[in-house]
Amino acid sequence: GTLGVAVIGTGRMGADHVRRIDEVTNGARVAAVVDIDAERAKSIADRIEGCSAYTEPAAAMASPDVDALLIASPGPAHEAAVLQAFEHDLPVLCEKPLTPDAASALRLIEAEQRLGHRRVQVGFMRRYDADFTRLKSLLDAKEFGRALMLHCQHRNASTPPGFTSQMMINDSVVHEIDTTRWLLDQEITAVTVLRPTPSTAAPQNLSDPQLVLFETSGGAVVDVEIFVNCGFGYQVRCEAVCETGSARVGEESGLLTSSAGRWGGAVPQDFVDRFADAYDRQVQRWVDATRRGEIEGPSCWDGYAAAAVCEAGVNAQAIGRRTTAELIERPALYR
Ligand code: ISE
Repeated sequence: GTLGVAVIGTGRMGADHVRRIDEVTNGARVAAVVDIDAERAKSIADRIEGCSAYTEPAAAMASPDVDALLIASPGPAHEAAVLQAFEHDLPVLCEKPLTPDAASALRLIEAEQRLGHRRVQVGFMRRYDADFTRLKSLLDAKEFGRALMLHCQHRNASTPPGFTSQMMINDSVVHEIDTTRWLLDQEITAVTVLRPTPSTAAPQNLSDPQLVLFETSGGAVVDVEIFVNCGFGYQVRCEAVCETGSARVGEESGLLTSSAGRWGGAVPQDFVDRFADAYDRQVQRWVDATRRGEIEGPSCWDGYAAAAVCEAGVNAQAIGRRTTAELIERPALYR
């Protein structure tokens, strides 16, 4: 039957997922919304037939209408919600980051192993983006030989209040960490962070932009420009330089106009817009797999590996030196 989904957290991403499940996704409905802000939860629930509002994730999980969870609360709230989901043995799509540090991600890996089967997909949506998927196929097929380097750019128009340098790693570069691990099928073994003189447009105390370097287990090198107050829009690009060719994604490819002696196009303003198709596909695939009783996509292991590399990245950023990333051995459940 139709999958009853509880959406936990109704901020920017959560509200967008509620709209998506309500209007776009097949085979699922929003059965519940949860937010610490009761008013906000209720105003969203009131717009959807048969949708209940709660302030506690546990209350939604106890409802017989709820078959699965989409967790879109802030990162620090994920661990408790996922552990509760395991108690109810409910399938989860958890927004990135899985958790904000390696120790908490490790606790989830251990709890999922005790459960004995995978229950969590982590919301690394770029794996569902049409262009990134093509790049992945090209690299898997070794069309241009082995990948030697990735050059990545990740730009946001601006940051919300309270956005910190550490969040540039934990919330933003975490995407390139997952993209690198996924595209290259390798682990990241060391991180270095360089910080140019900040842009005058950067909020106080935010060292923006930064250049983040990864070294990988297969000897590849990856550079990431992270610039979260570039002012002009949202850009995510990645070029893979291989032995006999290169391949790039994220170039502006939409509508190009020529007029008044100039040519150009539009830059999307944020991720909800730029990755709309990827989010749609990610949620649809999660719903389809869940209804078949399966779980696929990035796992708690991927969430843990990303968290461990983030931790190394935040350290490298603080001390201004190369920092190695250590992972536990990959448990059988995630092989
Ligand atoms: C945000 O949380 C995201 O996930 C976006 O994709 C990223 O571009 C942004 O920098 C993050 O804050």
